Amino acid sequence: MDTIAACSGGALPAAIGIVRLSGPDAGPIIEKIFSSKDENPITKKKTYHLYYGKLLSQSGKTLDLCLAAFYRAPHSYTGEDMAEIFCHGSPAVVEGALRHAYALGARPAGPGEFTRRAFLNGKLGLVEAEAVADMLDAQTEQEALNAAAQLDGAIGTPLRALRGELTGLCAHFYAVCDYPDEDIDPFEYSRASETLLRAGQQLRALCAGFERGSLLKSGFPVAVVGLPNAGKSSLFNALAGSDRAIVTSEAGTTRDVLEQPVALAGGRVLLLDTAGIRTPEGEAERIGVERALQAAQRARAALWVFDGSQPLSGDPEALPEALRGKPCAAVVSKNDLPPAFDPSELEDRFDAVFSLSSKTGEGLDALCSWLSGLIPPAGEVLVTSPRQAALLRRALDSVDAALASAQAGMTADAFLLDVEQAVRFLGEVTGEDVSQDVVKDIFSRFCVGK
Ligand SMILES: Nc1nc2c(ncn2[C@@H]2O[C@H](COP(=O)(O)OP(=O)(O)O)[C@@H](O)[C@H]2O)c(=O)[nH]1
Ligand SMILES: [Mg+2]
Repeated sequence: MDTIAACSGGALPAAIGIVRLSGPDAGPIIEKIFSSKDENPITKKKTYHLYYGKLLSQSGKTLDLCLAAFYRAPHSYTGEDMAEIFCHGSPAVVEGALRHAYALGARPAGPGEFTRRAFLNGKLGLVEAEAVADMLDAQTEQEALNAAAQLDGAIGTPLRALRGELTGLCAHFYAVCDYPDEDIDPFEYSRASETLLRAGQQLRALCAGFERGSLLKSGFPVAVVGLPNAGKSSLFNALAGSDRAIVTSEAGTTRDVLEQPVALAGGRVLLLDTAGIRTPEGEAERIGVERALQAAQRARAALWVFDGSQPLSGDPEALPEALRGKPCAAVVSKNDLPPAFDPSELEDRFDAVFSLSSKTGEGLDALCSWLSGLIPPAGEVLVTSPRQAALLRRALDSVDAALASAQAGMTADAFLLDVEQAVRFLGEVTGEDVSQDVVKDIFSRFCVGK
Protein backbone atom coordinates (compact mmCIF):
# COMPACT_ATOMS: atom_id res chain seq x y z
CA MET A 1 0.00 0.00 0.00
CA ASP A 2 1.24 3.47 -0.81
CA THR A 3 0.61 6.62 1.19
CA ILE A 4 -2.08 9.02 0.03
CA ALA A 5 -2.61 12.69 0.81
CA ALA A 6 -5.43 15.14 0.11
CA CYS A 7 -7.11 18.30 1.27
CA SER A 8 -10.11 17.03 3.25
CA GLY A 9 -11.64 20.37 4.15
CA GLY A 10 -14.04 22.31 1.95
CA ALA A 11 -13.32 24.66 -0.91
CA LEU A 12 -10.43 27.03 -0.27
CA PRO A 13 -9.97 29.64 1.01
CA ALA A 14 -11.67 28.64 4.24
CA ALA A 15 -11.09 29.38 7.91
CA ILE A 16 -9.38 26.04 8.41
CA GLY A 17 -7.71 23.76 5.89
CA ILE A 18 -7.42 20.06 6.59
CA VAL A 19 -4.65 17.97 5.08
CA ARG A 20 -4.91 14.25 5.52
CA LEU A 21 -2.37 11.48 5.08
CA SER A 22 -2.92 7.74 5.19
CA GLY A 23 -0.57 4.83 4.63
CA PRO A 24 2.67 3.32 5.91
CA ASP A 25 4.63 6.55 5.36
CA ALA A 26 2.12 8.81 7.09
CA GLY A 27 4.35 8.80 10.19
CA PRO A 28 7.70 9.63 8.55
CA ILE A 29 6.03 12.26 6.35
CA ILE A 30 4.17 14.07 9.16
CA GLU A 31 7.41 14.17 11.16
CA LYS A 32 9.06 16.09 8.33
CA ILE A 33 6.13 18.40 7.56
CA PHE A 34 5.16 19.21 11.13
CA SER A 35 7.39 20.25 13.98
CA SER A 36 5.62 20.29 17.32
CA LYS A 37 6.33 23.09 19.78
CA ASP A 38 8.43 20.91 22.11
CA GLU A 39 10.24 19.49 19.07
CA ASN A 40 9.48 15.88 19.98
CA PRO A 41 8.34 13.85 16.96
CA ILE A 42 4.54 13.69 16.82
CA THR A 43 4.61 9.96 16.10
CA LYS A 44 6.24 9.36 19.50
CA LYS A 45 3.53 11.35 21.27
CA LYS A 46 0.08 10.18 22.29
CA THR A 47 -1.98 8.99 19.38
CA TYR A 48 -5.36 10.70 18.82
CA HIS A 49 -4.12 13.94 20.44
CA LEU A 50 -3.81 17.35 18.85
CA TYR A 51 -0.45 19.14 19.04
CA TYR A 52 0.44 22.71 18.26
CA GLY A 53 3.46 23.45 16.10
CA LYS A 54 4.89 24.58 12.79
CA LEU A 55 3.91 23.49 9.33
CA LEU A 56 7.07 23.28 7.27
CA SER A 57 7.47 23.97 3.57
CA GLN A 58 9.69 21.89 1.34
CA SER A 59 12.55 24.32 1.93
CA GLY A 60 12.15 23.91 5.68
CA LYS A 61 10.59 27.32 6.26
CA THR A 62 7.61 27.85 8.55
CA LEU A 63 4.61 27.94 6.24
CA ASP A 64 1.99 28.19 8.98
CA LEU A 65 1.34 27.59 12.66
CA CYS A 66 -1.10 24.76 13.00
CA LEU A 67 -2.45 21.76 14.88
CA ALA A 68 -1.70 18.18 13.91
CA ALA A 69 -2.66 14.71 15.04
CA PHE A 70 -1.21 11.30 14.36
CA TYR A 71 -3.36 8.15 14.51
CA ARG A 72 -1.54 4.85 14.77
CA ALA A 73 -2.87 1.82 12.83
CA PRO A 74 -5.23 0.14 13.26
CA HIS A 75 -6.94 2.83 15.36
CA SER A 76 -7.65 5.32 12.61
CA TYR A 77 -10.40 6.06 10.09
CA THR A 78 -8.70 4.03 7.37
CA GLY A 79 -7.16 1.44 9.68
CA GLU A 80 -3.71 2.56 8.48
CA ASP A 81 -1.27 5.02 10.04
CA MET A 82 -2.84 8.42 9.48
CA ALA A 83 -2.07 12.06 10.13
CA GLU A 84 -4.17 15.20 9.93
CA ILE A 85 -3.04 18.78 9.83
CA PHE A 86 -5.42 21.60 10.71
CA CYS A 87 -3.89 24.74 9.27
CA HIS A 88 -5.15 28.08 7.99
CA GLY A 89 -7.33 27.39 5.00
CA SER A 90 -5.52 29.40 2.35
CA PRO A 91 -4.82 27.64 -0.94
CA ALA A 92 -1.12 28.53 -0.58
CA VAL A 93 -0.75 26.86 2.82
CA VAL A 94 -2.76 23.75 1.97
CA GLU A 95 -1.11 23.29 -1.41
CA GLY A 96 2.32 23.95 0.12
CA ALA A 97 1.72 21.22 2.71
CA LEU A 98 0.50 18.81 0.05
CA ARG A 99 3.45 19.59 -2.25
CA HIS A 100 5.79 18.82 0.62
CA ALA A 101 3.97 15.53 1.32
CA TYR A 102 4.14 14.54 -2.36
CA ALA A 103 7.85 15.34 -2.45
CA LEU A 104 8.27 12.94 0.47
CA GLY A 105 6.58 10.09 -1.40
CA ALA A 106 2.85 10.49 -0.83
CA ARG A 107 0.57 10.57 -3.85
CA PRO A 108 -2.68 12.46 -4.36
CA ALA A 109 -5.65 10.48 -3.05
CA GLY A 110 -8.36 9.47 -5.51
CA PRO A 111 -12.09 10.11 -4.89
CA GLY A 112 -13.26 8.36 -1.72
CA GLU A 113 -9.90 6.64 -1.30
CA PHE A 114 -9.70 7.14 2.48
CA THR A 115 -13.12 5.57 2.94
CA ARG A 116 -12.32 2.83 0.42
CA ARG A 117 -9.26 1.93 2.49
CA ALA A 118 -11.40 1.97 5.63
CA PHE A 119 -13.76 -0.51 3.93
CA LEU A 120 -10.94 -2.73 2.64
CA ASN A 121 -9.35 -2.76 6.10
CA GLY A 122 -12.63 -3.82 7.69
CA LYS A 123 -13.23 -0.55 9.56
CA LEU A 124 -16.57 -0.02 7.82
CA GLY A 125 -19.08 -2.26 6.05
CA LEU A 126 -20.09 -1.29 2.54
CA VAL A 127 -23.53 -0.07 3.63
CA GLU A 128 -21.84 2.11 6.25
CA ALA A 129 -19.29 3.38 3.71
CA GLU A 130 -22.08 4.36 1.33
CA ALA A 131 -23.73 6.15 4.23
CA VAL A 132 -20.67 8.40 4.39
CA ALA A 133 -21.48 9.59 0.85
CA ASP A 134 -25.11 10.14 1.87
CA MET A 135 -23.94 12.12 4.87
CA LEU A 136 -21.87 14.43 2.68
CA ASP A 137 -24.82 14.87 0.30
CA ALA A 138 -27.32 15.49 3.09
CA GLN A 139 -29.11 18.79 2.64
CA THR A 140 -31.77 18.44 5.30
CA GLU A 141 -31.54 17.35 8.90
CA GLN A 142 -33.74 14.36 8.09
CA GLU A 143 -31.23 13.14 5.52
CA ALA A 144 -28.34 13.62 7.91
CA LEU A 145 -30.16 11.71 10.66
CA ASN A 146 -30.85 8.85 8.28
CA ALA A 147 -27.25 8.76 7.07
CA ALA A 148 -25.96 8.82 10.65
CA ALA A 149 -28.15 5.88 11.60
CA GLN A 150 -26.93 3.95 8.53
CA LEU A 151 -23.35 4.82 9.43
CA ASP A 152 -24.06 3.46 12.89
CA GLY A 153 -25.11 0.11 11.40
CA ALA A 154 -28.89 0.44 11.48
CA ILE A 155 -29.17 -1.18 8.03
CA GLY A 156 -25.86 -3.02 7.75
CA THR A 157 -25.96 -4.86 11.08
CA PRO A 158 -29.36 -6.57 10.62
CA LEU A 159 -28.44 -7.40 7.02
CA ARG A 160 -25.22 -9.06 8.09
CA ALA A 161 -27.19 -11.00 10.69
CA LEU A 162 -29.76 -12.03 8.09
CA ARG A 163 -27.06 -13.15 5.70
CA GLY A 164 -25.50 -15.17 8.51
CA GLU A 165 -28.82 -16.79 9.29
CA LEU A 166 -29.45 -17.79 5.67
CA THR A 167 -25.89 -19.06 5.32
CA GLY A 168 -26.44 -21.07 8.48
CA LEU A 169 -29.59 -22.59 7.02
CA CYS A 170 -27.72 -23.85 3.96
CA ALA A 171 -24.69 -25.00 5.98
CA HIS A 172 -26.93 -26.92 8.37
CA PHE A 173 -28.62 -28.81 5.55
CA TYR A 174 -25.35 -29.72 3.82
CA ALA A 175 -23.83 -30.82 7.13
CA VAL A 176 -26.78 -33.14 7.75
CA CYS A 177 -26.41 -34.61 4.23
CA ASP A 178 -22.63 -34.86 4.20
CA TYR A 179 -22.18 -36.27 7.69
CA PRO A 180 -25.20 -38.51 8.25
CA ASP A 181 -23.40 -40.40 11.04
CA GLU A 182 -22.54 -37.31 13.05
CA ASP A 183 -24.74 -36.14 15.86
CA ILE A 184 -26.22 -33.08 14.09
CA ASP A 185 -29.73 -31.77 14.75
CA PRO A 186 -32.04 -32.91 11.93
CA PHE A 187 -32.92 -30.36 9.25
CA GLU A 188 -36.49 -29.27 9.92
CA TYR A 189 -38.47 -28.01 6.96
CA SER A 190 -40.93 -26.08 9.09
CA ARG A 191 -38.13 -24.15 10.76
CA ALA A 192 -36.52 -23.43 7.39
CA SER A 193 -39.86 -22.06 6.14
CA GLU A 194 -40.17 -19.85 9.20
CA THR A 195 -36.70 -18.44 8.69
CA LEU A 196 -37.46 -17.71 5.03
CA LEU A 197 -40.77 -16.09 5.92
CA ARG A 198 -39.10 -13.76 8.40
CA ALA A 199 -36.29 -13.00 5.93
CA GLY A 200 -38.90 -12.11 3.31
CA GLN A 201 -40.69 -9.75 5.69
CA GLN A 202 -37.47 -8.04 6.65
CA LEU A 203 -36.39 -7.57 3.03
CA ARG A 204 -39.83 -6.39 1.96
CA ALA A 205 -39.78 -3.70 4.66
CA LEU A 206 -36.35 -2.53 3.54
CA CYS A 207 -37.47 -2.35 -0.11
CA ALA A 208 -40.57 -0.37 0.86
CA GLY A 209 -38.35 1.90 2.95
CA PHE A 210 -36.29 2.67 -0.13
CA GLU A 211 -39.39 3.91 -1.94
CA ARG A 212 -40.03 6.29 0.94
CA GLY A 213 -36.32 7.12 1.08
CA SER A 214 -36.42 8.24 -2.56
CA LEU A 215 -39.09 10.71 -1.57
CA LEU A 216 -36.78 11.92 1.18
CA LYS A 217 -34.08 12.49 -1.40
CA SER A 218 -36.01 14.01 -4.27
CA GLY A 219 -38.38 15.89 -2.00
CA PHE A 220 -42.06 15.63 -1.10
CA PRO A 221 -43.78 16.72 -4.34
CA VAL A 222 -46.06 19.74 -3.99
CA ALA A 223 -47.84 21.20 -7.03
CA VAL A 224 -48.40 24.94 -7.32
CA VAL A 225 -51.70 25.34 -9.18
CA GLY A 226 -54.30 27.98 -9.89
CA LEU A 227 -55.56 30.36 -12.54
CA PRO A 228 -53.19 32.16 -14.92
CA ASN A 229 -51.58 35.27 -13.44
CA ALA A 230 -52.52 34.32 -9.90
CA GLY A 231 -48.84 34.56 -8.93
CA LYS A 232 -47.85 30.85 -9.01
CA SER A 233 -44.46 31.31 -10.62
CA SER A 234 -43.67 34.24 -8.34
CA LEU A 235 -44.50 32.11 -5.32
CA PHE A 236 -42.43 29.24 -6.72
CA ASN A 237 -39.46 31.59 -7.14
CA ALA A 238 -39.91 33.09 -3.69
CA LEU A 239 -39.95 29.65 -2.06
CA ALA A 240 -37.06 28.45 -4.20
CA GLY A 241 -35.07 31.56 -3.38
CA SER A 242 -34.18 32.08 -7.05
CA ASP A 243 -35.70 33.31 -10.30
CA ARG A 244 -36.15 29.87 -11.83
CA ALA A 245 -39.56 30.46 -13.35
CA ILE A 246 -40.35 33.19 -15.84
CA VAL A 247 -42.76 35.72 -14.42
CA THR A 248 -44.74 38.10 -16.64
CA SER A 249 -48.03 39.92 -16.40
CA GLU A 250 -49.12 37.97 -19.48
CA ALA A 251 -51.51 35.13 -18.74
CA GLY A 252 -50.32 31.68 -19.83
CA THR A 253 -46.55 32.29 -19.47
CA THR A 254 -45.70 29.01 -17.76
CA ARG A 255 -46.18 25.92 -19.90
CA ASP A 256 -43.63 23.33 -18.91
CA VAL A 257 -43.74 22.02 -15.38
CA LEU A 258 -40.74 23.37 -13.48
CA GLU A 259 -39.33 21.41 -10.57
CA GLN A 260 -37.31 22.78 -7.72
CA PRO A 261 -36.27 21.03 -4.53
CA VAL A 262 -36.57 23.33 -1.53
CA ALA A 263 -34.95 22.43 1.80
CA LEU A 264 -37.20 23.25 4.75
CA ALA A 265 -36.72 22.66 8.46
CA GLY A 266 -38.38 19.25 8.46
CA GLY A 267 -37.01 17.94 5.17
CA ARG A 268 -37.26 18.66 1.49
CA VAL A 269 -40.21 19.44 -0.74
CA LEU A 270 -40.13 19.28 -4.52
CA LEU A 271 -42.11 22.24 -5.82
CA LEU A 272 -43.82 21.83 -9.18
CA ASP A 273 -44.72 25.09 -10.91
CA THR A 274 -47.47 24.57 -13.43
CA ALA A 275 -49.38 26.35 -16.18
CA GLY A 276 -52.51 28.16 -15.06
CA ILE A 277 -55.45 25.85 -15.35
CA ARG A 278 -57.99 27.44 -17.71
CA THR A 279 -59.46 26.76 -21.14
CA PRO A 280 -56.27 27.01 -23.16
CA GLU A 281 -55.58 29.43 -26.00
CA GLY A 282 -53.48 27.56 -28.52
CA GLU A 283 -51.55 24.33 -28.72
CA ALA A 284 -48.63 25.13 -26.37
CA GLU A 285 -50.95 26.24 -23.60
CA ARG A 286 -53.18 23.21 -24.13
CA ILE A 287 -50.19 20.92 -23.56
CA GLY A 288 -49.17 23.10 -20.60
CA VAL A 289 -52.54 22.61 -18.94
CA GLU A 290 -52.33 18.88 -19.63
CA ARG A 291 -48.92 18.77 -17.97
CA ALA A 292 -50.22 20.79 -15.03
CA LEU A 293 -52.84 18.11 -14.48
CA GLN A 294 -50.19 15.38 -14.72
CA ALA A 295 -48.09 17.24 -12.14
CA ALA A 296 -51.12 17.37 -9.89
CA GLN A 297 -51.30 13.61 -10.25
CA ARG A 298 -47.66 13.18 -9.16
CA ALA A 299 -47.96 15.63 -6.31
CA ARG A 300 -48.71 14.57 -2.76
CA ALA A 301 -50.05 18.00 -1.86
CA ALA A 302 -50.93 21.25 -3.57
CA LEU A 303 -50.86 25.01 -3.15
CA TRP A 304 -53.83 26.62 -4.87
CA VAL A 305 -52.81 30.20 -5.60
CA PHE A 306 -55.38 33.05 -5.77
CA ASP A 307 -54.68 36.62 -6.80
CA GLY A 308 -55.70 38.52 -3.66
CA SER A 309 -55.87 41.82 -5.55
CA GLN A 310 -58.63 40.58 -7.87
CA PRO A 311 -62.15 39.48 -7.00
CA LEU A 312 -62.36 35.73 -6.51
CA SER A 313 -62.91 34.09 -9.85
CA GLY A 314 -63.01 30.55 -11.05
CA ASP A 315 -64.54 27.89 -8.90
CA PRO A 316 -62.19 27.09 -6.04
CA GLU A 317 -64.11 23.91 -5.49
CA ALA A 318 -63.19 22.72 -8.94
CA LEU A 319 -60.00 21.08 -7.72
CA PRO A 320 -58.47 18.82 -10.34
CA GLU A 321 -59.55 15.26 -9.73
CA ALA A 322 -55.90 14.29 -9.19
CA LEU A 323 -55.70 16.47 -6.07
CA ARG A 324 -58.74 15.13 -4.28
CA GLY A 325 -57.90 13.78 -0.88
CA LYS A 326 -54.43 15.33 -0.86
CA PRO A 327 -53.54 18.16 1.51
CA CYS A 328 -54.30 21.41 -0.26
CA ALA A 329 -53.67 24.94 0.97
CA ALA A 330 -55.11 28.14 -0.48
CA VAL A 331 -52.46 30.78 -1.01
CA VAL A 332 -53.88 34.28 -1.40
CA SER A 333 -51.02 36.11 -3.05
CA LYS A 334 -50.12 39.76 -3.67
CA ASN A 335 -51.08 40.94 -0.18
CA ASP A 336 -48.84 43.97 -0.74
CA LEU A 337 -51.68 45.24 -2.99
CA PRO A 338 -55.12 46.35 -1.77
CA PRO A 339 -57.16 43.20 -1.08
CA ALA A 340 -60.19 42.45 -3.26
CA PHE A 341 -61.67 39.80 -0.95
CA ASP A 342 -61.31 38.38 2.51
CA PRO A 343 -59.01 35.29 2.48
CA SER A 344 -61.03 33.72 5.28
CA GLU A 345 -63.80 33.15 2.70
CA LEU A 346 -61.70 30.22 1.52
CA GLU A 347 -61.25 28.64 4.92
CA ASP A 348 -63.92 25.97 4.76
CA ARG A 349 -62.75 24.70 1.38
CA PHE A 350 -59.04 24.26 2.09
CA ASP A 351 -56.90 22.61 4.73
CA ALA A 352 -55.19 25.94 5.38
CA VAL A 353 -55.29 29.49 4.01
CA PHE A 354 -52.26 31.75 3.74
CA SER A 355 -52.17 35.41 2.81
CA LEU A 356 -48.78 36.42 1.53
CA SER A 357 -46.73 38.46 -0.89
CA SER A 358 -44.11 36.84 -3.07
CA LYS A 359 -42.82 40.32 -3.75
CA THR A 360 -42.11 41.36 -0.14
CA GLY A 361 -41.85 37.87 1.34
CA GLU A 362 -44.47 38.69 3.96
CA GLY A 363 -46.36 35.60 5.11
CA LEU A 364 -44.00 33.11 3.46
CA ASP A 365 -42.74 31.72 6.79
CA ALA A 366 -46.17 30.46 7.82
CA LEU A 367 -46.53 28.68 4.48
CA CYS A 368 -43.08 27.12 4.88
CA SER A 369 -44.01 25.69 8.29
CA TRP A 370 -47.18 24.23 6.82
CA LEU A 371 -45.13 22.62 4.03
CA SER A 372 -42.62 21.31 6.59
CA GLY A 373 -45.46 19.66 8.45
CA LEU A 374 -46.44 17.67 5.34
CA ILE A 375 -43.15 15.81 5.14
CA PRO A 376 -43.49 12.44 6.82
CA PRO A 377 -41.41 12.42 10.00
CA ALA A 378 -38.31 10.28 10.07
CA GLY A 379 -39.34 6.99 11.61
CA GLU A 380 -37.32 3.92 10.86
CA VAL A 381 -34.00 4.16 9.08
CA LEU A 382 -34.41 4.00 5.32
CA VAL A 383 -32.32 2.45 2.59
CA THR A 384 -31.27 5.30 0.29
CA SER A 385 -28.85 3.67 -2.13
CA PRO A 386 -30.38 2.50 -5.44
CA ARG A 387 -27.58 -0.07 -5.64
CA GLN A 388 -28.54 -1.59 -2.30
CA ALA A 389 -32.25 -1.44 -3.12
CA ALA A 390 -31.81 -3.31 -6.43
CA LEU A 391 -29.83 -6.07 -4.71
CA LEU A 392 -32.28 -6.27 -1.82
CA ARG A 393 -35.12 -6.71 -4.29
CA ARG A 394 -33.26 -9.57 -5.98
CA ALA A 395 -32.51 -11.13 -2.61
CA LEU A 396 -36.20 -10.82 -1.77
CA ASP A 397 -37.20 -12.53 -5.04
CA SER A 398 -34.80 -15.40 -4.28
CA VAL A 399 -36.11 -15.77 -0.73
CA ASP A 400 -39.71 -15.69 -1.98
CA ALA A 401 -38.91 -18.33 -4.61
CA ALA A 402 -37.23 -20.53 -2.00
CA LEU A 403 -40.18 -20.15 0.35
CA ALA A 404 -42.67 -21.03 -2.39
CA SER A 405 -40.66 -24.17 -3.25
CA ALA A 406 -40.35 -25.14 0.41
CA GLN A 407 -44.08 -24.72 0.92
CA ALA A 408 -44.77 -26.73 -2.24
CA GLY A 409 -42.90 -29.62 -0.63
CA MET A 410 -39.72 -29.51 -2.73
CA THR A 411 -36.58 -30.98 -1.19
CA ALA A 412 -34.16 -28.68 0.53
CA ASP A 413 -31.33 -29.17 -1.96
CA ALA A 414 -33.62 -27.66 -4.62
CA PHE A 415 -34.84 -24.61 -2.73
CA LEU A 416 -31.58 -23.91 -0.96
CA LEU A 417 -30.07 -22.93 -4.32
CA ASP A 418 -32.36 -19.89 -4.20
CA VAL A 419 -31.29 -19.21 -0.63
CA GLU A 420 -27.65 -19.32 -1.73
CA GLN A 421 -28.51 -16.74 -4.39
CA ALA A 422 -30.05 -14.52 -1.75
CA VAL A 423 -26.92 -14.89 0.37
CA ARG A 424 -24.81 -13.76 -2.58
CA PHE A 425 -27.00 -10.69 -3.21
CA LEU A 426 -26.88 -9.77 0.48
CA GLY A 427 -23.10 -10.19 0.47
CA GLU A 428 -22.92 -7.68 -2.35
CA VAL A 429 -24.95 -5.23 -0.29
CA THR A 430 -22.91 -5.60 2.89
CA GLY A 431 -19.61 -5.84 1.06
CA GLU A 432 -18.82 -9.30 2.39
CA ASP A 433 -19.03 -10.73 -1.12
CA VAL A 434 -18.44 -7.98 -3.63
CA SER A 435 -16.15 -7.60 -6.63
CA GLN A 436 -13.32 -5.08 -6.74
CA ASP A 437 -14.94 -3.42 -9.75
CA VAL A 438 -18.11 -2.72 -7.83
CA VAL A 439 -16.11 -1.34 -4.91
CA LYS A 440 -14.14 0.88 -7.26
CA ASP A 441 -17.31 2.15 -8.87
CA ILE A 442 -18.95 2.96 -5.52
CA PHE A 443 -16.02 4.98 -4.22
CA SER A 444 -15.38 6.77 -7.50
CA ARG A 445 -18.57 8.72 -6.77
CA PHE A 446 -17.12 10.12 -3.53
CA CYS A 447 -15.23 13.39 -3.36
CA VAL A 448 -11.47 13.57 -3.03
CA GLY A 449 -10.32 13.79 0.58
CA LYS A 450 -13.12 11.65 2.01
N1 LIG B 1 -47.52 43.14 -6.31
C1 LIG B 1 -47.35 41.84 -6.49
N2 LIG B 1 -47.36 41.33 -7.73
C2 LIG B 1 -47.18 39.99 -7.90
C3 LIG B 1 -46.98 39.14 -6.78
N3 LIG B 1 -46.85 37.87 -7.25
C4 LIG B 1 -46.96 37.96 -8.60
N4 LIG B 1 -47.17 39.22 -8.99
C5 LIG B 1 -47.34 39.69 -10.37
O1 LIG B 1 -48.40 39.01 -10.98
C6 LIG B 1 -48.14 38.72 -12.35
C7 LIG B 1 -48.28 37.24 -12.62
O2 LIG B 1 -47.29 36.53 -11.85
P1 LIG B 1 -46.83 35.07 -12.18
O3 LIG B 1 -46.01 34.63 -11.02
O4 LIG B 1 -46.20 34.97 -13.53
O5 LIG B 1 -48.21 34.31 -12.18
P2 LIG B 1 -48.58 32.86 -12.74
O6 LIG B 1 -49.15 33.05 -14.09
O7 LIG B 1 -49.63 32.35 -11.79
O8 LIG B 1 -47.35 32.04 -12.71
C8 LIG B 1 -46.73 39.28 -12.61
O9 LIG B 1 -46.84 40.52 -13.22
C9 LIG B 1 -46.14 39.37 -11.23
O10 LIG B 1 -45.13 40.37 -11.16
C10 LIG B 1 -46.97 39.72 -5.46
O11 LIG B 1 -46.82 39.05 -4.43
N5 LIG B 1 -47.16 41.05 -5.38
MG1 LIG C 1 -46.48 30.96 -14.17
